Amino acid sequence: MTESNMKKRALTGNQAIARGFYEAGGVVASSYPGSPTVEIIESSKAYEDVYSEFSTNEKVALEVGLGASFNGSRALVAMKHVGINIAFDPLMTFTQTPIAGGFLLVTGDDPGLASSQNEQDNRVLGKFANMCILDPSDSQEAKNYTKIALDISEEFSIPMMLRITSRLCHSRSVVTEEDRINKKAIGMDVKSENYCMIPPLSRKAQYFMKERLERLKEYAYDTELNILDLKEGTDTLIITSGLMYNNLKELDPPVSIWKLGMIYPISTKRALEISKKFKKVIVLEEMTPFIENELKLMGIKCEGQKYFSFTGELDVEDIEHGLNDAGILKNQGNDKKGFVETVPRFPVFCTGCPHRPTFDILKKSKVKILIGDIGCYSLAFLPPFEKSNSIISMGASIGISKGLRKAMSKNNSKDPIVTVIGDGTFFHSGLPGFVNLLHQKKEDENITIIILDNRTTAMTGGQHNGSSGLYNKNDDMKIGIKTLLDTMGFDRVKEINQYNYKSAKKLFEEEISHEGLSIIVANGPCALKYNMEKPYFYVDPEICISCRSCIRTGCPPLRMVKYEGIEKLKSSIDNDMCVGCSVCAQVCPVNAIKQSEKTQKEAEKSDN
Ligand SMILES: Cc1ncc(C[n+]2csc(CCOP(=O)(O)OP(=O)(O)O)c2C)c(N)n1
Ligand code: SF4
Ligand code: SF4
Ligand code: SF4
Repeated sequence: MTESNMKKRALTGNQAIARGFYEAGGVVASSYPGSPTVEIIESSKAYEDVYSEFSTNEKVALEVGLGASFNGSRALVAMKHVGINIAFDPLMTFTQTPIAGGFLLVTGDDPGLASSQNEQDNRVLGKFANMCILDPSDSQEAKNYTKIALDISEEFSIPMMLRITSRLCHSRSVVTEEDRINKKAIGMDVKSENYCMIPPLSRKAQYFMKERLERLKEYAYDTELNILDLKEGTDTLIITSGLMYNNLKELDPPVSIWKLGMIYPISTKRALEISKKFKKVIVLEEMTPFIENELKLMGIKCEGQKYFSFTGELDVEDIEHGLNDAGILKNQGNDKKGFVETVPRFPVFCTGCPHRPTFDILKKSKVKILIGDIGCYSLAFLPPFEKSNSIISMGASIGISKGLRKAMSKNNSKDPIVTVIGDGTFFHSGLPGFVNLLHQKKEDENITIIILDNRTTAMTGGQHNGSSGLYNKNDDMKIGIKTLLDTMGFDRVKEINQYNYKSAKKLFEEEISHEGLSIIVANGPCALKYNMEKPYFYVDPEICISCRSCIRTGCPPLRMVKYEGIEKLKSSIDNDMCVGCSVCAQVCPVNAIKQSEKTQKEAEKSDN
């Protein structure tokens, strides 16, 4: 490598992984959007030699990667931690097969649940799936480990897991870029039975996996991925990995450190050799005591979880506290430094969001049971709407509604159930639930499903999905949800633009009171993704009766203000923010909210 083809850049962990895959001669990168790994595929788009896609869901993304690997081409599949649950079925079988093209599964774990419905530790799943797991501590390592992982995958015929956490995904550090290596794919070996996992081949595969793990343990003995940092005059060893290593280094404690880059499998021989030199062994890791338990299984006396929280991120101060409790640091870190108190604020729908009219109508309706799902519309659980009784996992709302309905019917309850699901979630994993609804359907079982078809997967940043092409001409996915459901045999599917508040309200009421299954496709597009910009609205304070009906929609430009010469507070709209969706005007009982003739931008232009 010459200096001229090496370039230093500050990259996020996600960008570094995309870069590493490119440099490693990677060919197919697939994913399903979800924080914190979205940016890996978005960054991969910059590399023409790499085919990249956001697939319909994580299982499909994984299968796309498997196909590429079967061809002998290098494949990367990235997903948020819960995505692995969706992809686990093909993964658990693929992991029994030999590998042709290097295969890397990137899991973005989310300690602290910054943007997730749970806090699962996928190191546990990686071990369960018989994978080898690497844990980088900064962007340079994220890039290097991506490349090394693909090499190990091919050498040991094993699917690899790169386990990263939200903070590493999104924080930047300097990375040295190198050239791409070119790897020629051998093509799919059609004579081989390797990928036909039925007995007796799958039985044989159990021995193959066991032997593979043994060989990897030998590799782990002296791999350069694990670094022993010895300090003179200490009888304490801290074993750690990933981001925790850098946090620990900031404290510079009087201990030796064994930093693991390869966290599974760990060489028993090496771990015993190292740990026996120390009186005290402490394991520093976020979430579950994964490494700690591995060491305990080897018979190594160590402690870890008892000093650090089992949940959330561990920052430098948290580690300082833990090491204080362990007697390693003296009288430090009793208080969280630099802690600034902030006013808690709930997240709300964006200005002009198409979900707002739907939930305003539902809040005012008599519906008692609302089964929610995962997407921007999950925010309806929070003020001002507080209208959701269940949010479990993507697509779960449909099966839950059916089970709930059947159970309520056995209890002779006829209370209507309303269910909401977004278009992204519909295509991701909602569809099988819809097929199941057609089975043993009874005419008097009232469920109203509202599909919030905003033509994008909005919550994760507006990626495309099956129906995006209906609104965006450049997209090749143009599946009409209503046509699909009609064709499947649903006999009561209606469509509405929910920005037409009065018509939507009437339709919702009709369908909710209908005894039986009805489906409404509410097709207002996402205001943020599709850049809604219509002439803004304003309030005539002389007409406003201060009823706050508009304010209760929670649209950010609306507030109550004091107008000169008027005693009572009246509503007002910040016209810099208003995108002209008209919902507030439609809920005003006295027509006090009017539309201007121009958008704010046009108004500013003509003023100049
Ligand atoms: C299994 C899984 N994969 C990915 C995610 C990340 N995620 C959260 S919401 C969401 C998109 C929902 O899209 P949609 O249903 O269309 O609702 P919108 O956000 O557009 O309102 C995704 C992909 C997740 N929570 N679970
Ligand atoms: S991103 Fe789109 S769907 Fe999500 S809250 Fe904003 S406008 Fe609504
Ligand atoms: S018209 Fe009203 S509800 Fe719509 S964006 Fe403007 S302020 Fe918000
Ligand atoms: S809904 Fe109409 S009357 Fe009520 S506060 Fe808003 S502008 Fe005033």
